[in-house]
Amino acid sequence: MANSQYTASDITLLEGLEAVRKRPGMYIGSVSTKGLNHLIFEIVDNAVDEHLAGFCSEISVVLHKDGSCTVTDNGRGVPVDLHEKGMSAARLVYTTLHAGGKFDDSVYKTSGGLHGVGSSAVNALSAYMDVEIFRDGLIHHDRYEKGIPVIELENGLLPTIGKTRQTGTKVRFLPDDTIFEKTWFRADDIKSRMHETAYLNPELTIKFTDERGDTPEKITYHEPDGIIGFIKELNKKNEAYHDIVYFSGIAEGIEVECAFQYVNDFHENVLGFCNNIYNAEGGTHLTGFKTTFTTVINQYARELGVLKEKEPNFNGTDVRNGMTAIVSIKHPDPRFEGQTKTKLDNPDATRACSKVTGDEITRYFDRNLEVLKKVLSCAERSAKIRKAEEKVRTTIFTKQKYSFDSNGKLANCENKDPKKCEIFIVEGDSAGGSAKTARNRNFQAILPIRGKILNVEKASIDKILQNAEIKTMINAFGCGFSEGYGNDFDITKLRYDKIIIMADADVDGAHISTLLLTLFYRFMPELIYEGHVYIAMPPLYKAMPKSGKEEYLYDDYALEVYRKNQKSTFTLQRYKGLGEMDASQLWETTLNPDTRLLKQVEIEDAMSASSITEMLMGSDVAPRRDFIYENAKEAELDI
Ligand code: 28F
Repeated sequence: MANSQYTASDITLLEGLEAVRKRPGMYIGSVSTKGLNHLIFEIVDNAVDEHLAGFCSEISVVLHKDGSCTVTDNGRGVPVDLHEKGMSAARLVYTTLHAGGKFDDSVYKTSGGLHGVGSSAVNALSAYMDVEIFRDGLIHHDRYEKGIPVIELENGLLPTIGKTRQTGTKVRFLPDDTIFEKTWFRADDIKSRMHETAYLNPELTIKFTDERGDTPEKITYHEPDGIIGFIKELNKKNEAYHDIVYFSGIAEGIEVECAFQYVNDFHENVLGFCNNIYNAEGGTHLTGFKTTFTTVINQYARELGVLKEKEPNFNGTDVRNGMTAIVSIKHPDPRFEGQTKTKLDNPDATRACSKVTGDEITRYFDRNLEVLKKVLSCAERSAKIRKAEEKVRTTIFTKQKYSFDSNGKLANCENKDPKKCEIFIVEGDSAGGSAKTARNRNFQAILPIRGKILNVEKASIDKILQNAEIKTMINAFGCGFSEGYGNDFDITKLRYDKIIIMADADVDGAHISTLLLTLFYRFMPELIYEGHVYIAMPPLYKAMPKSGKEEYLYDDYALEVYRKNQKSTFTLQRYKGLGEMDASQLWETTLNPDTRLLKQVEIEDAMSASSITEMLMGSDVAPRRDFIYENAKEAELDI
């Protein structure tokens, strides 16, 4: 602290910072790259709030070579006048720990998936945070190190360092490398989030600059078409059946806007946003939209004779097959639940979305019979295929249910408590063999699969279900699967707490991992949402020094560090495949929960998830390989 004696508010400040720095995961989710990126999103969210309040039209985000980030907006500038606590309001904004760091609720607080912890938490987790506020013709300056103010206030006010005609707020911060394992921002995630934010705020311009390469990368995100542009982007690779439909309205004090378009792709892609934040696990707004949309379509189907009197209704999945939709709401006090706190839980959002959807799509379809007919024909075709699938599925599964155990491929574990068990999907019979020997058979099951399973991105469901490997896997997990035509998935029946993909760190291994990820993402996405899917990270090297014990190195970064710190000479063994390790090494390095490394598979956000799947299963291999190696490098401890 700047002055020697501590006042009561200093103590509160120090205790608050201590809380954040001791348990950063509580405030930003994790200290992985995802948590690191969240620091930027939190600061940007505050600038977006200023846009939502109607005072900011442009936000700039710069990634600097030294690893710091600067976010600037042209809003009003954080207030600097004396607050009743006898110090500048701005100092309070950056040091007071509570949701959002905003005292008034006049502006929608964008509560990110982690409830908008505000700039103060970012401040506490930064080696330094430098703030410049352009307001009242002056540049007001404040600076913090690990959240501690290092500037003397003058009569409670911030010092001014210059004159200006602009208004706005500029924050530069450097993540604290004693908190974050890796402090290198992942530009792609920042860019996709900025692009998403631009779509959701058509009047906003976001300028992104990455200065870390040899030449700076500059991108301007400005999407005046808003979510209509977003739908266009999501559907750019498919053939559309009609023009994009857009509607909006207000109900129960909640602003609702929505756009949708049907394409020739057997996928449902309905994305929910609340206060500009993507809700990966959906929530009540989507429930309201989906149920009402299905009800209205069934009404029209009966009116137009598409459904005969005694025929059952279309179900939600029939109606939404081929639909890409965005439901974006602004809610004054959002509540979230679910594993990653991204599932909207407000019941009023269900009513509001239901009301606006019901009114607006009736108004639209009454005036656009052609589009309505297209939507009805999509629903009709889906229902037909669903019924055909049900026939196929029951035959396959009935037969399969009894023949599964004769399959014998699965070396199951003895323990039957799913919370304690884990299953390794191991590429190749040789590795599968040594894994069966190496494992702890009490709680570790091994399911060896051959190198290449079916490319599930394009294959139809009945083809997929005839693939022995996939059938065995689905049966082993025990929770079924959900494809367009019927949600037979039930996560409560999952037999394992962890599903660990164990493949070689080569292109084939990467290929099998992407195929499995796509299978899970398409047919059992909840496995990923609920955090059950992991990628085993076997060591890449074993270093054997002349003197001292051998050491396993898990990536090139670890090898670099080892080279720097190793005094004596050492020989290095590069592992090409799991099969090269004997059972005890495999146990020690990859199976033993106390010593192994696992990468937990997360769905970052709708765009990257679907484009990742698309990119993974697209025609050119290069981006697929880069993606896997890039993600493999982000290995996290098995927390
Ligand atoms: C680089 C990140 O954080 N921009 C912000 C404002 C503007 C106001 C504000 C922020 C009042 C006291 C709660 C100004 N004038 N960009 C940002 N711009 N916070 S954060 O007010 C904070 C509330 O604390 C602002 C009048 N009302 C609000």
